[in-house]
Amino acid sequence: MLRAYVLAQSNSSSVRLTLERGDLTKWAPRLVTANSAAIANAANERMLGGGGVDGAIHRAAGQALLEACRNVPETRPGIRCPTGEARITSAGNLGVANVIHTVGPIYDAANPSESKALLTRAYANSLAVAAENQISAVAFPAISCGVFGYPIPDAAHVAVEQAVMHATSETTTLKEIAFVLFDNTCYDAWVDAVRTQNLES
Ligand code: AR6
Repeated sequence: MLRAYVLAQSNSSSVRLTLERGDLTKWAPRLVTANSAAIANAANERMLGGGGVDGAIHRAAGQALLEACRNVPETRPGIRCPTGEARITSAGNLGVANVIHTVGPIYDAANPSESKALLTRAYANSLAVAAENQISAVAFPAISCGVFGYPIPDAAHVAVEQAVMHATSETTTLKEIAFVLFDNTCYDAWVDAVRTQNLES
């Protein structure tokens, strides 16, 4: 199940958005070589691994990723990546060059606008870090949609909106933005979110 869409870009080249079901740790870019590609990790603020997709990425990447994470400076004791921010490391044994670690919000039903602002920042900062590092393709999981409990349709909307916004900015170096969704619920929500953006497939 792969769906591909064209995102318009202001400097006349285009960025491809893909939606696919699968395991992010096995993802490879289709338009560019893997040595200019990254995957995004739904990490936690400590950035030393965890459960869910974070655990899967660390298992697949091996000890080298953990070492790279340990070398990321702490912004305060124990915290390497505050919620909403993003950090880049090498990728150990993964088939891509880099991992962009970001931390989405733990969904707060009492304050959904704050949660939305933080999820927006997590995607926007991950895409900005990709561009700053001349990355050509990046693949995302459904950030905050697992143990962090973000409502999936709302998260899909934020994710697709940020991909479109970044793709239409002057600063992008990306040719390909992928979402690799682990289950049908997320996949279907992302398909719906793309529909609302009226993208050309
Ligand atoms: N490939 C793609 N997506 C996956 C994979 C995979 N291999 N495995 C799980 N998912 P979660 P969060 C999906 O819980 O909600 C960690 O412990 C999963 O089905 O991984 O941002 C961190 O250390 C769900 O749709 O991330 C943090 O403490 C999505 O990835 C915390 O979880 C995100 O689920 C972050 O929570």
